[in-house]
Amino acid sequence: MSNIVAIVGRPNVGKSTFFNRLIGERQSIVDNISGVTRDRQYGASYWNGKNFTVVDTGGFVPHSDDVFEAAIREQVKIAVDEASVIIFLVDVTTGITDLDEEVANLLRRSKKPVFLVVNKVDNGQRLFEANEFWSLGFENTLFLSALTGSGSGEILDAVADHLSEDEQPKEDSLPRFAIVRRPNVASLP
Ligand SMILES: Nc1nc2c(ncn2[C@@H]2O[C@H](COP(=O)(O)OP(=O)(O)OP(=O)(O)O)[C@@H](O)[C@H]2O)c(=O)[nH]1
Ligand SMILES: [Mg+2]
Repeated sequence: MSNIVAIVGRPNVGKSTFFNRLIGERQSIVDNISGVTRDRQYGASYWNGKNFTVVDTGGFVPHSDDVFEAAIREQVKIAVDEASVIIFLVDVTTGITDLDEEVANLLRRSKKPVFLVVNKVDNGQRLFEANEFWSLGFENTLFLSALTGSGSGEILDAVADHLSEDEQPKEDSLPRFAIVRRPNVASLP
């Protein structure tokens, strides 16, 4: 019953920026767990009554195109195996790259819901340009500026539709605080 949302995509498309935004919504009660391997990050998030774990994938190996592509492929495979929903992030400023095509081919075979999210759509001109990504053939194609947060609500609404309800009421999972204040001794007569 665990809700896992994995963010995959080639380097520099903004995966970590979006990840930080997703877990930053509730930063005070976020519990970051170290990844199973060094190149994966896990964080907790919450939307529309649903708690979920967000996975930020890495896979960047400098100075070796082959190893680098293999590492991304590996990350995508792990994400497809363990995630309930996959967010495939791409970058409008570069357009569709060969590596995007390769990731797309891997994800098309997945039975899990995949959302193609075109990032860095910071303005109207980029929104216009972002339409080229429809050609990758993903029914669920959405637009985002991870920098400003524009589009993130729509993406979360769509993603949350594929997640299961909490088993426990939300209140039970929140930490309880008591605000205790010491009298200001110095100001007493
Ligand atoms: N203009 C713009 N820049 C963005 C946006 N999102 C991310 N960036 C920038 O893109 C660069 C890469 O962002 P990251 O979040 O590190 O990308 P990544 O996909 O995690 O990269 P790797 O960890 O190397 O795979 C940074 O300079 C970000 O500030 C956005 O919505 N708009
Ligand atoms: Mg990153």
